[in-house]
Amino acid sequence: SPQPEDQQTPSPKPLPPCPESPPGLVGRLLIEFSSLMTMERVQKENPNVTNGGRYTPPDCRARWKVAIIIPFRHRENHLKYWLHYLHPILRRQKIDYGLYIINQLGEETFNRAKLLNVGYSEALKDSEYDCFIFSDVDLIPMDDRNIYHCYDQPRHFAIAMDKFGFRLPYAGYFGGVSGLSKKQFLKINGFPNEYWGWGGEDDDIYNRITLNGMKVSRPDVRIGRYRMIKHERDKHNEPNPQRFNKIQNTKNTMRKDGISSLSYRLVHVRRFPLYTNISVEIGKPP
Ligand code: UDH
Ligand code: NGS
Repeated sequence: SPQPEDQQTPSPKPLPPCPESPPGLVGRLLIEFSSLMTMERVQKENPNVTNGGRYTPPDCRARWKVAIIIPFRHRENHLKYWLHYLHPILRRQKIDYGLYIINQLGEETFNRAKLLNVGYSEALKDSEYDCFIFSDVDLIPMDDRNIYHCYDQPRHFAIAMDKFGFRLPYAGYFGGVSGLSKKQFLKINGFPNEYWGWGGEDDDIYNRITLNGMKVSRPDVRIGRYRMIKHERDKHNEPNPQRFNKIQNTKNTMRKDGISSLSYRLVHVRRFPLYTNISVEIGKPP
């Protein structure tokens, strides 16, 4: 029979795997951006997110360890809404995650894909992530059945955005919110570093995926719905006139331009209650 000591220190029960469709999901959500949002309010709503924006389901073992990466500059107001809506959704989805805001310092031309590569590298310094979700700061899912983890093939989440009439704008669209396992990401040598300014980098990523023998996985169109927070065009992110030429050349550029050639200067890492801010200098167009 068990000794008294054994009864005082029972070994913790191993957690069951998290369910495919967590029972706490609610389905379609009401998303709006007219109410005033403050960081204090969002922090109060999410007391169980731990410092730096980390969360682990308390009652089950998640299949993926997910780093969520947001490219960022001067979008503080959008970030508050993103945190307000997404932390509770991710919690209901039973995702084991960390949230990384990758902030481009200075006022040189914005470079979304390079920031995403930085996010991949920096998140891996923190923890052994095996899944990476890349989200614009202004995109909020309208249905919590659109589950933020990785899949057998690279995943495109934002397939039915309000601004496109809740449809894909074209078959090869891979913008907005996407997710790749570590293995899928490395297979395509990460993302291009050489798209400065707006446009084309998501099409280049799509090309990398198909050129490497993978295909994009997507949710049902009734579930992959998104609202985008309306805003004016950002400064220093003008449409890149080279983008049409560049996306014709992915096959020739992807082996040399990618995670293998990434270089940047890390300036600071700051842990906030609901996210980790990684501020970097990534240079400027040649
Ligand atoms: N981003 C920033 N700061 C910037 C530029 C981009 O944080 O200055 C990030 C942010 O996460 C954004 C993402 O990069 O969601 C993609 O930015 P984008 O400018 O490529 O895409 P978006 O669709 O805007 O947000 C396109 C111009 C819309 C002009 C509409 C005028 N009515
Ligand atoms: C394509 C862009 C993509 C962009 C998509 C949607 O034309 O980068 O439009 O743009 N590709 C090129 O320019 C080569 S949107 O309507 O969101 O402004 O994501």
